[in-house]
Amino acid sequence: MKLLSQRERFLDYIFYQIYPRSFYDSNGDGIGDLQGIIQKLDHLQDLGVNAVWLSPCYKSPNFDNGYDISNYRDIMDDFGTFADWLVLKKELNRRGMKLIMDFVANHTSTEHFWFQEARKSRDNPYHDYYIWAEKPLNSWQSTFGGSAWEYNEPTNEYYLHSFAIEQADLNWENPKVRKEMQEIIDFWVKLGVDGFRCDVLDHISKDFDNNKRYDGPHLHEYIRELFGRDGVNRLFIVGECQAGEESICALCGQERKELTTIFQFDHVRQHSDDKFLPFAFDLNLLRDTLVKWQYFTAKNDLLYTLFTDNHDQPFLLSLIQPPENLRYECATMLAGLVYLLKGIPFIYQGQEFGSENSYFDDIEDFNDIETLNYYRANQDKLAQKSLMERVNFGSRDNPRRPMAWTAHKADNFGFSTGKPWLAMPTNAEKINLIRDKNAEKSVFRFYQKLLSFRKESDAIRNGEFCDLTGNDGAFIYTRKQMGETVLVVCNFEKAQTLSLPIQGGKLVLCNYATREKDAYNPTFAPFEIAVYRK
Ligand code: TEU
Ligand code: CA
Repeated sequence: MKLLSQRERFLDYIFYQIYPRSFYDSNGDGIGDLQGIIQKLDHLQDLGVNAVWLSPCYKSPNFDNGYDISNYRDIMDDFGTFADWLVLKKELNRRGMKLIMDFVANHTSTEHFWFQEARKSRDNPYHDYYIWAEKPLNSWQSTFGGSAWEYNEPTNEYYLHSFAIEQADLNWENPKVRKEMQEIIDFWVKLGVDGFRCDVLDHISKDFDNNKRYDGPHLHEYIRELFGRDGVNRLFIVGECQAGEESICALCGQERKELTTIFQFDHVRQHSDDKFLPFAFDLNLLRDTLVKWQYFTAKNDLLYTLFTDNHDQPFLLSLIQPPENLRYECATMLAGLVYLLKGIPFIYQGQEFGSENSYFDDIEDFNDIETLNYYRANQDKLAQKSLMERVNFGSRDNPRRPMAWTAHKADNFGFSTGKPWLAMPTNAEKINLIRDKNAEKSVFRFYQKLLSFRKESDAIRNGEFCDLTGNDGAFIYTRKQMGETVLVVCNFEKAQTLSLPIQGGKLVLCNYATREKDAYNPTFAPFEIAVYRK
């Protein structure tokens, strides 16, 4: 049997991102938990994924829903116990599924022991675990609004928080901090995790002299120190970084012993500086950006991540806003378009059955700190209706609404027997897993076919990408490996005639039943995808 290289092994991974708070509640307290994940692993197996990215499940006061960690080595009370985590890990192993944990390196919760000590006095041994100044060093703003510097009375100084006030930035220039973070990585590696998703990893090195909040002069040194070590550098390490062409090579080059790959957001973040400002998503721009990165990562022998959604983005399907009668077609065309490219797929909970954004009139139905801060900052500037339109459009609560497993409103659509921690999606009666699976046109069943095709096609996993798009409103590409050629034809919103650049392939996947009877019809319907292999 051919021994797969580490990279070929990584290209076999198909990840499912779980936001534990909203996945499934097993004990009726209205909050998703680890036992709930265990009870739903058959769903993941049924879908065809073989790896899980678990958003933070560590002890946290939840100002930023777990991305504010108060103990990196124990499980958040809401989610259950450490014993539950061990059972989850065992159950994943039994299914041959990999597990990567979310590693939040840039900041801790202000309730972390280190910060509780650090804030007491300037000569406390933990004081230099964080970034302090007599007065704000600069005009940096928190990503969640307001100054990034917060006053601390006991030491009469300010500390830096790139995100929430309750998320204090760690001082990575302090070797003790770097040692602590290495020990946290080693703790989870010893428990058998297969890798990490590293939260805002590029922020761990800052450059105050040049006013740079991330990508500072020591970034690569810190990353190599953390992940270049034996026993760690064989793991799957994906960094969340705002990296351009140059820094991606420096971060992910095979010889660099830094990261396996990164999450790059160019293709999905078409919004202006104000992410809450509604805009029309441009599928041609999505295509052009993906084409650019397919060629760039191929040329530089880099691994790429394939995703449309996560816990921070409104659902892409809702940004595209297909007509109601074309929801299935748009969701499936989008899935085929993205997940047949070269890279490692990441599927976010709910997208596998066409989940979409919600609409609430009352700000009380929102929880996300970024959303609530935006609401408060604009309450006196914008009319309530227009402000709520923006909040609904851009809120991170959209993908965080508890998952709708069934069509029964009475039991919170199968998420919990208790009151859900966050209001269920407003469209849950119409968009839920059971209803989709029983529908004649099922997004879930399309994902099943798509992932199973991906697994059996060497051209899709490892093959060369070539863009053959001849006109806007479509995306046509091939994937080639040895004697196998796969042609992917995606049409966007307008029906049109597309000339197939390759004839004679066998139709292996499509989202219009009519295509099965007339495989080579050059007229493509709205949001139609057809995949051929020869
Ligand atoms: O997100 C960092 C990040 O880039 C996002 O804050 C993004 O800028 C914002 O969500 C867009 O609206 C990571 C985590 O994914 C996010 O959930 C955390 O809130 C954040 O870091 C702080 O840990
Ligand atoms: Ca629970």
